Amino acid sequence: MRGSGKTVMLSVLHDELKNGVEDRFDASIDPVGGSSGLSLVLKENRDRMLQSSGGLPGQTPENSSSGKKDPVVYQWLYSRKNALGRATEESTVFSFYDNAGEDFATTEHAMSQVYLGATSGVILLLDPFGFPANRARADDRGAWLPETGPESVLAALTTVLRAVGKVKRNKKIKQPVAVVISKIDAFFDEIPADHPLRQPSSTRPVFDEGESQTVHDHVGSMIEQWGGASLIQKLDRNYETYRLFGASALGAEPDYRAGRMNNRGLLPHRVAEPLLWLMADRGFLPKAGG
Ligand SMILES: Nc1nc2c(ncn2[C@@H]2O[C@H](COP(=O)(O)OP(=O)(O)OP(=O)(O)O)[C@@H](O)[C@H]2O)c(=O)[nH]1
Ligand SMILES: [Mg+2]
Repeated sequence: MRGSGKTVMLSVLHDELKNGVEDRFDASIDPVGGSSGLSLVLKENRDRMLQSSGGLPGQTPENSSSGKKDPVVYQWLYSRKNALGRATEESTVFSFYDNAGEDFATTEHAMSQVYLGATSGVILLLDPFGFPANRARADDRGAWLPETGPESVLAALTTVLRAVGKVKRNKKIKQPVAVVISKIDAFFDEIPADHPLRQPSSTRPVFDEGESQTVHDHVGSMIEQWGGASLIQKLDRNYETYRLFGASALGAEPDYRAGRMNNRGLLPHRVAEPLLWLMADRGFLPKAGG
């Protein structure tokens, strides 16, 4: 989805992994191949955002017809106690593609995103300003108005996952999908201050399933109020497992027109949660509650 916040999100995620998640889960998480390719681009974005001018990244160019762009690949190393109580080193790998929004705008385009077939989980970032009820708010603040609504983006993803996974019409897609509403800072006024969605992520070394459900429920009702009930229906109909999240890479509203961050600085909010959910779902992280 054009402008949904993917590049900014991926740019800050690296620091979140290194400065919060590593300690929390006693893991080491590093890009495979070091700082090169997309990983380097993301680092440069982050450095630019941290400068006093606080410049935001520009639009990501659409995939060239010559093939897909390289993802950033992370390896997560952690130790786990085996049945004998001895610690063994284990690892898992995950990757992120920073595709341009247009790559997903239509099914035809999405079909060229062949890498989706190989995934064991997907994080889908949706722009809250794309819901019908939020268009006026976007206009007011000068935020970019997405041409493609969240439903169309989900429809394109669904078509691809069904096709590449050969999922029959009467069956649901098995891959878990984390559906993330980005830019949630712009809607903090619709969330009670003491709600977990307004609070920072937990620092406990477990994925809190109960808290995640509470966030899921609140985000679901916000989406319905924004005129997105059919998005939820689509998710229910097509996916065995999905979870709703709200996150903000910036943590405070930028000057949308000027492409400059808020002068409160970079305040990433709950950006690692979707990844942690996928990791916990695959049994790589312990769960609590729920
Ligand atoms: N309020 C708020 N706005 C954000 C946030 N992240 C991004 N934005 C706004 O959304 C714009 C687009 O963000 P990008 O990260 O470039 O979006 P993208 O999905 O990579 O866009 P394309 O590359 O064009 O597909 C930014 O320039 C900001 O105006 C956030 O956390 N909060
Ligand atoms: Mg981008």
